[in-house]
Amino acid sequence: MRQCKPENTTKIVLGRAAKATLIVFLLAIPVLSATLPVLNVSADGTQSAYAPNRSKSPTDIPSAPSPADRVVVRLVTEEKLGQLADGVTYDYWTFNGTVPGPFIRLRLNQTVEVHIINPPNSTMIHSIDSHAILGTGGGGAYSQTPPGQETIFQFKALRVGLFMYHCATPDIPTHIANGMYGLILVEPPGGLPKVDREFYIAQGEFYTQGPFGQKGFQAFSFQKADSETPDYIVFNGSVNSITGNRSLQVKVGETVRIFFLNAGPNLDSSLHIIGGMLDRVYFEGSIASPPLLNIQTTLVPAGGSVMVEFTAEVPAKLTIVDHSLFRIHHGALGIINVVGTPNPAIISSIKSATITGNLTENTTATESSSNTSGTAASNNTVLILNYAYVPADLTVPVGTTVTWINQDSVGHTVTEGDPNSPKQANIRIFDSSGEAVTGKVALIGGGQSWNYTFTTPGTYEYYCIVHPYMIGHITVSPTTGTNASQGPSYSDLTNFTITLTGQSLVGLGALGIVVLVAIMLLFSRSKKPTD
Ligand SMILES: [Cu+2]
Repeated sequence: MRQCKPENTTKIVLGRAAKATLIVFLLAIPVLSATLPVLNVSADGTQSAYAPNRSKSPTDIPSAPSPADRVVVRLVTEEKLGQLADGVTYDYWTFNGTVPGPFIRLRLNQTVEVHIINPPNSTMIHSIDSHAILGTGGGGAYSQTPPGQETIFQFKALRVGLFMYHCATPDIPTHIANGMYGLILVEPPGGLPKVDREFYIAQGEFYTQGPFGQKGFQAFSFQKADSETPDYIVFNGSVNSITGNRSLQVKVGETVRIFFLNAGPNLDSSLHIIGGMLDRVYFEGSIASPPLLNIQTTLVPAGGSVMVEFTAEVPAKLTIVDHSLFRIHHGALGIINVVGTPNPAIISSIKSATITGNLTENTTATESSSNTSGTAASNNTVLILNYAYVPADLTVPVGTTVTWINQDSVGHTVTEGDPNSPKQANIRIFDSSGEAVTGKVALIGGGQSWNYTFTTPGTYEYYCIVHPYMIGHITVSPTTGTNASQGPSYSDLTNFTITLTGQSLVGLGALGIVVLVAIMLLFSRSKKPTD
């Protein structure tokens, strides 16, 4: 009896301990798994397409108008299934199979012969109305084309400007809402001034039976279109048509021109480029007028256009939006990647650290970091945030271990080299992907970190293999630096705090839990044989 009691008591204690350890262990599983390396097969989180993409490439623009007096434009009115968003398909109505239709580039006083060709398998009559065309219906009266037929008419381009064209078959707004629109540029006799890059972007709404993002085929909703409540507000016909590997590529110092159409059919657009400046705005597509200078946001009415020009000043990820900003949740977002040599005089990071302790310490920290001229000499952490390295440029003393912490939800790499002429994996100075060893690209998953110790002075460029517009530089100075010789500075301590509260703390916590479980199991086993 005397022996039984302690045995029973021990059993109860063990039972509680086992339950507690089990619960703790179950809770620890997501923490543990979060610290494991993650290999994302689809780095952008995109799923496989269910239908071909119908988005017009923004770079698909004729470089100059034909010098001929008479030009022929052939437009095939194709009704085609396409991908509106990730996993969402839609029956587009198009000119030449894309949204927007082709960019038609003309010169003043040219005579244009327009062919509207409606394939036999079409379900609708189609046609064209262009705001560049003077005459009944902007050509609509001359171009109504039933399935299986072709109509031809001609017009003379009498006004310089940037003009919309769209289908003009009743119900006209329905034809526009299904993707039948594009731009006609009528250049002055001398042509437009040369720029380095030209892009063609059309904003348009789509009205679907299901809400934004609902998977599967989505039919057109006349009711939503009629009440002007779009599910999708997108550039070039689909969500993500100008992001990821479809982003616009520009180099620092290049001049950029964007031909922008707001096809509507219902909403006005407040065109804005986050991180950029609209240096010259040819308001409402009036390229015959002098431009407005240094504009932040320009209003583009439904059925209107604008031509904007700017010079890319620094490497940056510029974001094209309609500044009615909730529309980014409906797809209205595009990316311009500006690559090139950073210019700290224009923009650079001075300090990026967690504020801890009291104000006096913080003031000291501010003073001690103020003489680093934005190069954050004592900082050894780079955040990967919003598809960018923050700071993009970091200077460290030789011997420093730099840690990259990925705060995005998708995976990235830290790969030495120039993305425009990438090195083979086996000669990269550093590469988080491990491609040289495994032949595969492993990503630093969301919440993960990676580090590298720099032992040779120099400037190192690096990028993300799956998002090559992400570019950073590490400059390694030859001296060990004053901070290193004086021991850790305040900002070193701050960085230590950041690191500890990030990955290390999670790892340490998980390790502690494992040790705790092991001790408890050992304890339970050592008790049992005594009975
Ligand atoms: Cu039509």
